[in-house]
Amino acid sequence: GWSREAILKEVQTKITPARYEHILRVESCAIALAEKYGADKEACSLAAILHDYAKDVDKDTIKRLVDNGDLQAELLEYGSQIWHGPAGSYYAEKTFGIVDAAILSAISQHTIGGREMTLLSKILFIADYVEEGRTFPGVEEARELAFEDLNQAVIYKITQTLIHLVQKRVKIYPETLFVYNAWINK
Ligand code: DGI
Ligand code: FE
Ligand code: FE
Ligand code: FE
Repeated sequence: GWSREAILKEVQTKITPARYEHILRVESCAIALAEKYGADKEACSLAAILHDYAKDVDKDTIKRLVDNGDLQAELLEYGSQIWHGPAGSYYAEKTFGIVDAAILSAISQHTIGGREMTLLSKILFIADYVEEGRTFPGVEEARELAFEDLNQAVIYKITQTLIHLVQKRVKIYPETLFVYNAWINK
């Protein structure tokens, strides 16, 4: 299999230097959350260093994956912000040989969350949101929540992100709304 160092070397060729620094901060945060909540630290590390691997994949490449039946066609209507999670999960399996379903679904769900999420998926979702480089208004509250109550942190990210998207008047991916509905009643 691939070592952490070999994965990082390959990831570095596909993403910008700023994003590379981001994935390392997500990894640190995910490991801290794994210690707090008793998750598998190695799995958190792998999911974190691969989560944005497909961030800069172009639309033609995504179209080919859709044509091959590896990704849903609906993703094409929403741009890389939405497809890089599912595409990242695809490459985690195909390129890096990861078969752990929890790691693959955590990568796939990291942008919009999921109606059902494993502990690993919640940790990656929140580590991506509160890593030390994030500076948006409300990040301090999100960081505190992350280490107090992981489920409340998930609800906080889902609601704040949706508010932010509506304020920017961007299209909401339908699954984003299903995820919101599932969590708001939990
Ligand atoms: O990849 P990162 O920048 O580290 O973080 P991310 O994968 O969480 O963020 C990707 C962006 O996707 C974020 O700015 C919010 C945006 N996003 C989340 N849900 C939706 C969305 N964008 C649209 N258009 N629709 C959504 O439903
Ligand atoms: Fe991302
Ligand atoms: Fe990220
Ligand atoms: Fe801080």
